[in-house]
Amino acid sequence: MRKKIALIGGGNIGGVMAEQLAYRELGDVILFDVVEGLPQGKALDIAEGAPLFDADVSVKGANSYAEIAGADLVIITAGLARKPGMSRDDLLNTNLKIMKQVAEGVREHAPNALVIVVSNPLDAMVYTFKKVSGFPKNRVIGMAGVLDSARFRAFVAWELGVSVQDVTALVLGGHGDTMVPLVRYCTVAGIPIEKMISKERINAIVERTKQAGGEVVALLKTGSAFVSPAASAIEMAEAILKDKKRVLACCCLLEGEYGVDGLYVGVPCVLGANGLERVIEVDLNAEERKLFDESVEHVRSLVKQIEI
Ligand code: A3D
Repeated sequence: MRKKIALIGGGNIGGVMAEQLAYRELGDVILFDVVEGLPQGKALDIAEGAPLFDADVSVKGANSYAEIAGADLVIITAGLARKPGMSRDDLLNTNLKIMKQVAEGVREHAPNALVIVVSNPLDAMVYTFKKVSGFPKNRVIGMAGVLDSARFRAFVAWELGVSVQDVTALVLGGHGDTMVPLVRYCTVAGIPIEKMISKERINAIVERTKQAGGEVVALLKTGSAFVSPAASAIEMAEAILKDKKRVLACCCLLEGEYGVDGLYVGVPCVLGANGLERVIEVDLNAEERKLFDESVEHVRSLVKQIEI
C-alpha cells in the first residue's frame, strides 16, 4: 500500500512539494489549506499531469482535517512567508496562532504521523508543534539545515567549478542570521575546502549562506524561496519513507546533546522510518562552539516569547 502524505499549507512550498512527491511516486498526497479551492485546484492540476510522469498516485486537495486521517507523514508549511525587510522572527506572532491550530488538527486526525515542520521562524514553530501535539520527539522534526547546507554546497561548487554532487556541507544552529555553517566540515570529495579556497572567499561564502534566504526574498519581493525549501523537505521525507538512515542536518529536540536541554536546534542526525533515530554530536572547536552557543541563545530568546 502506498504511503499517505499530508501537506498542511497549499501555498508556494506546499504546491511544489505536492508536485514532486506525486511525480516521484513517493506516496498519495493530500494538500490541505484554509483557502477554499486553492488546494483542490493545485491538486487537480498535478493529478492531471501524472500520466506524463507515469506516476500512479492520488493527489487531492482539502479544507477539512478529516481528509488527513491515516497520514503516515505530515509536512507543515502553513503560515505567512517573509516579504522584503522582514526577518523570520517577525512572523512569530502570526504563525504561532496558525501552528497551534495545525498542531491540534494533526493531533486529532493523524495521531500516528511523523511530522516535518517548515513554517518560520522554524525553531520556534517546531517547538510549538511539539508542545501542542504532545507527539514524541522522534516524530517531530524541523527542516532548515538541509536547505542551509544545500545553499552552502551550491556556493562552494560555483566557486570551484565542481559538481554540487561532490560537495558536502553542514550548517548547524538556529535557522536565522545566527546559523553556523561549519567550514571545517565542508569538503569536496573528502578534501577540506580550506585547502582549496582562500580564507577571504570562504568568509564571503559563509556570509552569503547566512543571508541566502533574504537574497531570494529581496529579488522575489512577494514571498520567499520555495523550490529549494520544497526539495529540502522532500529529501527528509524520502529518508523517512524509504527508511534510508540518511545523515542530515535537521532541527531536533535536544535533551542534553550539545549541552542543550529542551530546545529545538539544528544538528546532524540520522533520519529513517522512525523519524529522528539519533542525534550525531560532532566535535566543535572554541570558535564554532561560541557561534553555536550564540545561535542557541537566540533560539532560546524566541521560544521564551511563546505562550502555550
Ligand atoms: P505561502 O505561499 O504564503 O503559503 C502558506 C500557505 O499557508 C498559504 O496558502 C495559506 O493559505 C496557508 N495557511 C495560512 N493559515 C493556515 C492555516 N491556519 N492552516 C493551513 N494553512 C494555512 O508561503 P510559502 O509556502 O512560501 O512558505 C510557507 C512557510 O515556510 C512560511 O512560514 C515561510 O517563512 C517558511 N519557509 C521556511 C523555510 C525554511 O527553510 C525553514 C524556507 C522557506 C520558507
